[in-house]
Amino acid sequence: SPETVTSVLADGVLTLTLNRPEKLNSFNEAMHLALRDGLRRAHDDDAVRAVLLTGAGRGFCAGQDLGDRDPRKGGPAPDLGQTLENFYNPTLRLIRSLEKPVVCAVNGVAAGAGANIAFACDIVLAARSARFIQAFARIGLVPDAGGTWSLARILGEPRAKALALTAEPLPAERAAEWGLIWKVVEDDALIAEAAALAASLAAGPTLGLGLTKRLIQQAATNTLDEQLDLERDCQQQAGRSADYAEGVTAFLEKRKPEFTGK
Ligand code: T3D
Repeated sequence: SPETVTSVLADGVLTLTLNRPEKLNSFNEAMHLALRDGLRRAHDDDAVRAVLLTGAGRGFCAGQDLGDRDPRKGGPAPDLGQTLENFYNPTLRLIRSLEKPVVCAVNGVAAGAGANIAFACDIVLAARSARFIQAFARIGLVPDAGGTWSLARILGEPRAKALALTAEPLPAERAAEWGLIWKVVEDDALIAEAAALAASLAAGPTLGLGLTKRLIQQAATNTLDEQLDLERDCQQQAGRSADYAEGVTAFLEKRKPEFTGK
């Protein structure tokens, strides 16, 4: 069977492309495992200095493949707690805990868990024609893949509840206005712009960027005192990196730095 996630490493960027376009890249078990393998590689392989996540075809990701949940096929109701525990939650944790930038290029519709996986990424660009749908309410489920967390945190309760309770599509432009994503790009320019961004991040001071990601994520739950302590510790670590020495040297020599990620 064809690869459900294609994985290409070039110039420090690991590009992971969800690849079940005929099903709008909805998740079956194979795609879950393939995405997880890609994200694990991003954790383990020093040659990976940024990740670009996108989808093949006209959609980004339509969430769970509902063909695999057909009640008409009989048998007991599926244990969706187990599927979250075994599949969606590990993926979310791998994205958030990766101390390297994750760029997401939302090339088309992002529904259900597909929308919420996008919102978990570090810098999200969306095609102008893309839309985000908390589709769960249409089928009797609750938002998952971190959606209740990111929507409530980023938007506050009024907008989070309206999106989740109505499952109304949110156009890319409004998602950007509301701060759910970084920016909207014209459809035909999306992949090139996202790839250029990922490449420039991959050429950056990876250790410092990873610590920066950790700091900003921790800020949501830390007190100011805890956060000041964490900034001190992370800056101590960054200050010992080869990239910091290179960055300062390059500044003083009036040239561009050549970071190695260490
Ligand atoms: O189960 C668990 O493990 C719990 C975890 C749940 C996480 C979740 O994500 S639950 C939410 C599941 N997703 C949805 O409910 C979204 C379902 N899809 C849609 O509502 C629509 O497809 C879209 C709004 C995303 C896009 O609409 P449109 O009109 O652009 O495309 P379409 O014609 O509906 O879809 C194109 C094809 O993809 C179509 O197949 P066909 O008829 O051409 O053979 C459609 O059936 C298929 N497709 C789209 N989404 C899914 C899907 N097939 C299976 N599962 C899907 N989620």
